[in-house]
Amino acid sequence: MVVASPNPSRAEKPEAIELPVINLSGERTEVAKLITKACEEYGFFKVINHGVPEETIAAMEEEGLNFFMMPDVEKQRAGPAVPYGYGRKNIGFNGDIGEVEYLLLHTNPLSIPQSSITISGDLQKFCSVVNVYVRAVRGLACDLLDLMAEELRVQDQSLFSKMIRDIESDSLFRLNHYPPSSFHHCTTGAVGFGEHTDPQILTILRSNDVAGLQIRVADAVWVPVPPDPTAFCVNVGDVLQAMTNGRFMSVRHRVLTNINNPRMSMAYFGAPPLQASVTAPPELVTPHSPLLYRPFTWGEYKKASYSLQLGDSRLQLFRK
Ligand code: GA4
Repeated sequence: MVVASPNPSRAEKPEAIELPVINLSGERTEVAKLITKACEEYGFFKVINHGVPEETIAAMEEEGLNFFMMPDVEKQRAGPAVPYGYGRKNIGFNGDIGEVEYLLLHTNPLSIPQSSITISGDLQKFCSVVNVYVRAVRGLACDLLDLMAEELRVQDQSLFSKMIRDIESDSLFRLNHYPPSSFHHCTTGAVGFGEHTDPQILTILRSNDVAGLQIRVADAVWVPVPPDPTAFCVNVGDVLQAMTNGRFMSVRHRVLTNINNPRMSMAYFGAPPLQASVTAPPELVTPHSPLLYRPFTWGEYKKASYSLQLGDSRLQLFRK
């Protein structure tokens, strides 16, 4: 819930948002209802009792931190981030910049730059930790997508999940490290990752205990989402907005750097195969809610995304 500030001078600085917290060990139909409601109202929610083992998360966090702690020259060996690898400050291909360094990997098959032999000291261990983590969060994403399809009464209940289960799924895994902004002589947080929506189907995000994520609420205010190391934060991507014929919202978000502490986040972006066709199933198209977006392939959408800037509205281009 957004708590409106009674003090107008603080109007620009709304209190933090409490995203819906969904306990996945609850009763299935109830859980499916809550998830669907959260996707319609917020586009974001948190999950607890998610079944991803703590040791899988801890191992991935440790590998991530070790990677970012390596000397620059070693990290640079895993770069450039085009198409996959280590990147710093540059985001995408059109001049977007943020106070962030990152490792961007394809998950099918796992693409670790060959040149990065020194990743975290032991490339094989790094790969195996990433593989175990990605398999676990992909499983979580599929479970959530099946619950959504069930509640939306979509006939093919694996319609969404089968896209990211596909061996040719174009899913990505990203480790982000946001150095503290005091480092850059700022008094407020700098923009770590500028505002955008995620283009894919579903994002499963995990961060350390350092704040920075903000979401755009009611297309008007930026609201901080406090970090929660007990949960995964899940958000709807553009493709799921299109496939639910606009019922679910792919919401703008951004990350500001923290003044004192480094933030590290790990994001799994579940995506369809490049040639997969993206359109809403007939069950979600009615005379009252006619088809909102023309059918497109994920490849087409991805190409459009990369030809635009981070903050541009991509889905608009596909409106009917
Ligand atoms: C946002 C979500 C993911 O981090 C990402 C980003 C990608 C990139 O960093 O290369 C994009 C951005 C993201 C959206 C629009 C395009 C593509 C940068 C950019 C300007 C990996 C993704 O898939 O889309």
